Order: sequence, then C-alpha cells, then structure tokens
Amino acid sequence: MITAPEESQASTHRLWAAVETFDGEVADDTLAALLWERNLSEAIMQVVLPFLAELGDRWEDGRLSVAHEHFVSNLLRRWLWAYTGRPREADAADGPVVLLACPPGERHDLVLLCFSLLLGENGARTRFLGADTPMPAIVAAARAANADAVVLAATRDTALTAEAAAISRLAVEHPVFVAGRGATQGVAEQLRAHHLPHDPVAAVHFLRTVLAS
Ligand code: B12
Repeated sequence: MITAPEESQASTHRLWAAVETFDGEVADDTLAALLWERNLSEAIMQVVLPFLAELGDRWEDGRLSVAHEHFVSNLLRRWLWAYTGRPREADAADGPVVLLACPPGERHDLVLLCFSLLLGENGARTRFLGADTPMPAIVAAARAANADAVVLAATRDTALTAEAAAISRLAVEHPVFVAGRGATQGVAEQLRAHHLPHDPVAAVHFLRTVLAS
C-alpha cells in the first residue's frame, strides 16, 4: 500500500522533473495534487516554503539556472494568488489592516506573500504592495489605508537600513514589523520596528499579539 508521505515524495520528485524540463502542464498538475488536500497553512509550510528552500539549494549549487528560478517563482505566485480568492473568515470585516511591502531594491517577495495570505486567514485585512516599493509610496499607502501595521521584508539588511530615517518616521505613525533574512533584532531596534520571527506561522501569532496588546 502506498502511504501519504510516499505519495507526497513521489509528487515532489515529479514536480522537480517537470521544473527541470520547463513542463508547465505537469508542474501545474503536480502542484495541484500536492496542495489539494492541504489547508493554506499546511500548503505554505509543508509544500511552498520547502519547495522554495530546495530551489535555493539547487540554484546555489548550480543545478538550476536563473530561468528555472523564474519559472518556479511564477508557478508558485500563480498558485498563491489563487488562494486569495477563497472566502474570508467571519471576523475579517473588523480585523486589523496590515500593509505589506518590500523596501526599494528588494525583489524577494514570495515569503512575504505567503505571510500575507496566512495573516488574511487569521482575520487581518491585508494590503499587499509586494516587491521593490519606494518608501514615499509605502508611507502614503499606509496613511490612505489607515494601516494598523506595516510589514517590511528584506533579504539584505542594507535594504532596510538604507531607509532607516524613513522607516523610523513611519514607525511613529504605524507600528512597523520587519522580517526576512535581512531583519535582525538589531536592525529592528535601529528602525524602531518589531522583529518578526522567521517562521511565518509564529510571525502571524506574534503580530496579532502585539497588535492586541
Ligand atoms: C527566489 C530567489 C530570487 C527571486 C525572488 C523571487 C521572489 N519574488 O521572491 C529573484 C529572481 C527575483 C531573485 C533575485 C535576486 N537574488 Co535571489 N534568491 C532567490 C532564492 C533562490 C530563494 C529565496 C527564497 O524565497 N527562499 C526561500 C525562503 C523560504 O527562505 P529565506 O529567504 O531564507 O526566508 C526564510 C526566513 O527569512 C523567513 N522569511 C523570509 N521572508 C519573510 C517575510 C516574512 C513576513 C516573514 C514572517 C518571514 C520571512 O522565512 C523563510 C523561512 O524561514 C534565494 C536562495 C535561498 N537559498 O534562499 C536567493 C537569494 C536570496 N538571492 C540572492 C541574490 C544575491 C539575488 C540577486 C542580487 C541576484 C542577481 N545577481 O540578480 C537578485 C537581486 C534581487 C533584489 N534586488 O532583491 C542571494 C541573497 C544574498 C544576500 N543576502 O545578499 C540568495 C540568498 C542566493 C545566494 N546565495 O546568492 N532571487
């Protein structure tokens, strides 16, 4: 008898084979099979993030090209956006408004998108601006949306520290949370921001707890 983990392993194997040959149809079908019976949090934690991490490993050791990386990123992005069309939780109407963006020059926004979806499922009203967003645009959007919190994610700490003055000013008006490889406790303190845990599920609880206090 084939067990669920064995099936999942076989699907993951098939998915990587499809990625290697840019076979979009098989990649889409296999991803659908992997995500089908999982709720959003399971899909992100058990499929999407491990897949991205594996992509990173394969890219770093030269097994995959930039073209493969773009192919995978776009494949995942399509699937993640599909989740945004799902019905919201009943309490979302008065949930906190959370604006999410990557600072200028930062293009790694896929984990931020995952986090945004998880927050949405936990009753927040999310406003996702995505990659490479100019600071004046973030400030103006946070004001216009009357954001209860702003989340900034970056891979390099310099993407955040280069904007220290603007982010610290923003933090006076709206609580700011920083996340990603570029965010440390030290960087957060410099920016008058909160440091989110790396684990997106833990980060959702952290943010909701800070906003509730
Ligand atoms: C996919 C990818 C891209 C895609 C991004 C797609 C997208 N829209 O997100 C594209 C093609 C755009 C890209 C571009 C570049 N990339 Co790139 N990229 C990657 C790759 C392969 C995967 C990133 C990823 O999602 N990882 C998976 C996640 C799960 O892991 P993680 O990033 O460590 O995040 C963890 C936590 O930090 C946390 N987290 C991360 N973000 C957030 C956000 C929130 C809200 C929360 C709560 C948590 C959280 O969650 C994760 C799980 O613990 C990594 C390699 C790798 N090993 O990660 C390189 C990597 C991040 N890229 C790198 C580089 C250098 C670049 C480029 C400069 C390459 C180039 N020469 O053009 C450009 C520049 C981009 C820019 N200006 O920002 C370096 C960064 C090194 C550094 N710190 O300076 C890496 C590490 C590769 C390497 N070893 O060289 N990249």
